[in-house]
Amino acid sequence: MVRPSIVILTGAGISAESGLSTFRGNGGLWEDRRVEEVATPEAFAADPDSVHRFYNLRRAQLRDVKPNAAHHALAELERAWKGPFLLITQNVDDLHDRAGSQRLLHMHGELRKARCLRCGAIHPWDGALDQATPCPSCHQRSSLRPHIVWFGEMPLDMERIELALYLCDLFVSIGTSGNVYPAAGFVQQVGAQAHTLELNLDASQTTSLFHESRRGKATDLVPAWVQEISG
Ligand code: BV8
Repeated sequence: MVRPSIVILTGAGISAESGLSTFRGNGGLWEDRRVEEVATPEAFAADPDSVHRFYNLRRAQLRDVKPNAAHHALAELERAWKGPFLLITQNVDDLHDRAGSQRLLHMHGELRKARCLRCGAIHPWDGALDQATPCPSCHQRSSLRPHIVWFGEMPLDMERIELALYLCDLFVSIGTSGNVYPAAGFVQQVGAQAHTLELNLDASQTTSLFHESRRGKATDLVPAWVQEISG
């Protein structure tokens, strides 16, 4: 028997109970500026140190948080699932990675990586990033940026994502408000065979597009759903 194919999308809500604030929870503000204005190539070009500071703070915060029961439940499901499985996250934190998820795509990039604008090299990066730090590969200064997809930039691995969405039998969206595209449009890109399920604390912008939507905290809903589907 061929096991159904599962595609899961997560957003900031799955990391909320680990202590990482969501985007729109605190009004989506940082230093009284809208995140959408800080997380852009224009903001980085205009004031790179300010944008580096935004990401240095969030990268440092990763040392104080750990995966929660929802992250662990998804990693367990991946290990046990016999069919095709893909976890797509909008999150730039490393909590899914630390929970053990393998078939994982960070479509908006990763806090713990830096990219060189000159040579394109992508480096693991745990400390602070600034304009003075030379690229470890080409040694160019003022060429490193966070390996993050900013607003107005193309998310990563979109072709692989779109194929997985088209082929999947089950699409589950967890902890996202459905504000940010193209991720918010994924529920409309699945094939006719797919069942769609939303697990979220509040109604999202796209709740009405799902066959089924459950309200609650990720650490309650996700382990219960994994238990249900693994049976
Ligand atoms: C692109 C990295 C095209 C940065 C991020 C109109 C005007 C202007 C622009 C646009 C527009 N329409 C579409 C766009 C494009 C834009 C966009 O969607 N803007 C929005 C604001 C309208 N999108 C883009 O720019 C994207 N690129 O379109 O490119 C293109 C085409 C050709 C060529 C080039 C380009 C790129 C978007 C990526 C931006 N980068 N992240 C960083 O992290 O600093 S997005 C950012 O928002 C994060 O990744 C975050 O994950 C993501 C989405 O937010 P959510 O995850 O949903 O978080 P949120 O706080 O909103 O919601 C949390 C939810 O969790 C809530 O619903 C809450 O109820 C729930 N929750 C809370 N606690 C819990 C919980 N659920 C369960 N349990 C809990 N305990």
